[in-house]
Amino acid sequence: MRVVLVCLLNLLIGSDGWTDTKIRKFPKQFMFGAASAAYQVEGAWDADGKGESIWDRFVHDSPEIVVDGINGDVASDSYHLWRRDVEMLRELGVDFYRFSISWPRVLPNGYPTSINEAGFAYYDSLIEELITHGIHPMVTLYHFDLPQYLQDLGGWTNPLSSQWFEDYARVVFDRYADKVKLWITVNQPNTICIDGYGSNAMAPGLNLKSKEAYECVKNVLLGHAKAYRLYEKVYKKKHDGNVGISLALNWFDPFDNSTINAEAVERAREFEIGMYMRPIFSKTGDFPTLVKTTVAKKSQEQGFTTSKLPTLTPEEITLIKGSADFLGMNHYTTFLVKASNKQHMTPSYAADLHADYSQGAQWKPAKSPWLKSAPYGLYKVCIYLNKEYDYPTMIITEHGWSTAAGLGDQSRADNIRQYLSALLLAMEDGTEMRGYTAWSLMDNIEWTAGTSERFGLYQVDFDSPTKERTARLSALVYKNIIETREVDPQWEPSSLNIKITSKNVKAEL
Ligand code: PNW
Repeated sequence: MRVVLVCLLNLLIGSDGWTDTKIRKFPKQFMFGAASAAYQVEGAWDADGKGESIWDRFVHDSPEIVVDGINGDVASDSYHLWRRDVEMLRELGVDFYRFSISWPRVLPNGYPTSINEAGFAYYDSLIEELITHGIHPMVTLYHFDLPQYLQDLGGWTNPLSSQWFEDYARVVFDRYADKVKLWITVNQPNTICIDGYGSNAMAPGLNLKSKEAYECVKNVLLGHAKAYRLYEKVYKKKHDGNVGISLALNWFDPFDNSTINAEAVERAREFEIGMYMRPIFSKTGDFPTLVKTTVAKKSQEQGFTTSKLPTLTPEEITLIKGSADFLGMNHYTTFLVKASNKQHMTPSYAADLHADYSQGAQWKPAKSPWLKSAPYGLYKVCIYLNKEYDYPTMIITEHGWSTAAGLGDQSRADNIRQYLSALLLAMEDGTEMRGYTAWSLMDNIEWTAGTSERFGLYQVDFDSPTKERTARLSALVYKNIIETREVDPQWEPSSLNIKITSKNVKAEL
């Protein structure tokens, strides 16, 4: 009798206890893509008239900062291997390729007064090759590599920086508006500003603890908005493209249900998400009230006469508010938040935020120390954004997983499947998600982690002069998801051979 009951139960709920057997499909118009960024893949750091970027300067001045000593000087050599890169995208069967343009490659000193035709020729070829093969280019204008010339003028802390960015954007829009219909202005302002100016984790690595990181946030948001308004005014009617911004949108849950940690998670959400979301995507615009009051209070305690957080004028609020056709979501992981027990002696972003992060002890770890798998967090951040920001139109512009070198990346294949399953549930519950981008198409320079953390669907052999690329297991799993438009946790490829298969459905943008 017991055996029969157990069998019956297994039949009903499956032996793993999973009751939900509904097959969910990605809608026909849903787009799949893969991503990279200029500094991380291109190499050719000083070729053909390219100007120096803040990342070139950062790693050349302090080589010890890169874990394994492999920097972006050569990287994955995509500057020369773009034909093979597009071939890989065709093997995967993606609808679009997200890549970034290196500002100093096309405008060596940052200004449109000197345009480097040879640098543009590289992007001309790449874009042409993509379009020939029916793959939409999704261009990021800024992915962390500011021209060093502009950094010497203060970089993103200079109030003129938003104008520099608009001027750069105009040159690129003029050149590619007829071919590129998907644009990302900037990638992860929090990384640019908090990690680049407020710490030494990312270039320019200035570790400034006064107002600079917040000034940077304001200028990056203004630069984004000016580029958006420019496109809206000059190009939109004729070319009908869409312009968005990519924000780091990880999920933050309270460590436990104490009141003090409920307050801490609220701070984390407003400092890490709201600081960038509210100005652009809320009805009122401006920085979040909680961030304004918290930073003002801390600033006073620390002896500043005014808040470290700059104010946005009514004109600036209006300029920034609504300046996106879609929200680019970069989602990797979830953090559990506690009120900090640290005594922050010097003023800093961390002191203002006053929260400590940890992650679930049971969550599977990736190679990167900050990255653990918690697919439920993707579901929760979607539902949170829907509630706080009234169902924004979104594209996941990055999601990924790091491993050591090796082709048998079962953990990445599982991670993609689990997160895409969570995404399907979020979409079923109303999330307006239009696409998904795997980070990354291939192994690349993971900033100061060098090549010690591999994010690629394709492995890159950094020791070989030809930087040979080979599909990993995850590439085949992703290809199968794109082909079938569903996630089958059981599916396994018969070999690691990957071939170009022609698709019959092409996404309409
Ligand atoms: C992104 N986190 O950065 C960047 O846009 C990419 O250039 C980078 O290679 C990729 O993700 C992997 O790191 C992130 O702590 C850095 O949650 C840190 C986090 C998330 C994204």
